[in-house]
Amino acid sequence: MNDRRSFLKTAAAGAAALTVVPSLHVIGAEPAPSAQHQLPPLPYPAEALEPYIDAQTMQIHHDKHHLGYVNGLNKAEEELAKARASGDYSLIQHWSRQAAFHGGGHWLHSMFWKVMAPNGKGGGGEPTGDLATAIKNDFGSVDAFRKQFSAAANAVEGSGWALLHYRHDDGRLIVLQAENQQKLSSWGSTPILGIDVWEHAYYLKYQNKRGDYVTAWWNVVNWGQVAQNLASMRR
Ligand code: MN3
Repeated sequence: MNDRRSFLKTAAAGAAALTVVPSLHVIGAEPAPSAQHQLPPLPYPAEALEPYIDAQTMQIHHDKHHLGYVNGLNKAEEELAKARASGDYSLIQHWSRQAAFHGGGHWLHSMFWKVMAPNGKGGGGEPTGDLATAIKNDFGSVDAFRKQFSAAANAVEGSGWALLHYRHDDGRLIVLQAENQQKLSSWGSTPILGIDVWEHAYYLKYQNKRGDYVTAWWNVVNWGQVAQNLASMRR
């Protein structure tokens, strides 16, 4: 496991522009997925979101927790490839669950870093343009949306997320919770904004006061990125 982590770190450092790393497995030896997932870099320095989110929390959250999801997803996909090759599906339930948990974690964190930005430098303020129009149409007002989203975040039981989804069927925006990284989702919609309310996202600075973290977090929401996410859904 340590070898694997150091490999991934080295690969990430040496090939930051690549989105995938070709598998190192020898063809014909062990069946392996064609590509491995990689930890994306933070799009700003770890201290950039202070005072709302502290640097140490960002470092541990990105460098340790998110990396763990990347490694866990790669491991699950390797094990599923082995099962296909051997025909031994005795652990299919375990590895399917691992793929969903770590895959959900990798996807949500990759989005999470991007939908935040330093306050006053892309973070905070109000949504504009088509995004603001969509929020007003589907929630009544931006303020009503904020209240529902914050309430959803504050009420997540245990570890999870509040998520603003784009629903592909009818083009509406909806707010859902997620427990852990993957539970409570509905089908056919994609998150375009989310807040991580696992304790690892806020406990160093806010301790048990999740509501204070949620209130502060609005100061670093990157509405421009959320607008881009919405536009990409509509294409
Ligand atoms: Mn997290």
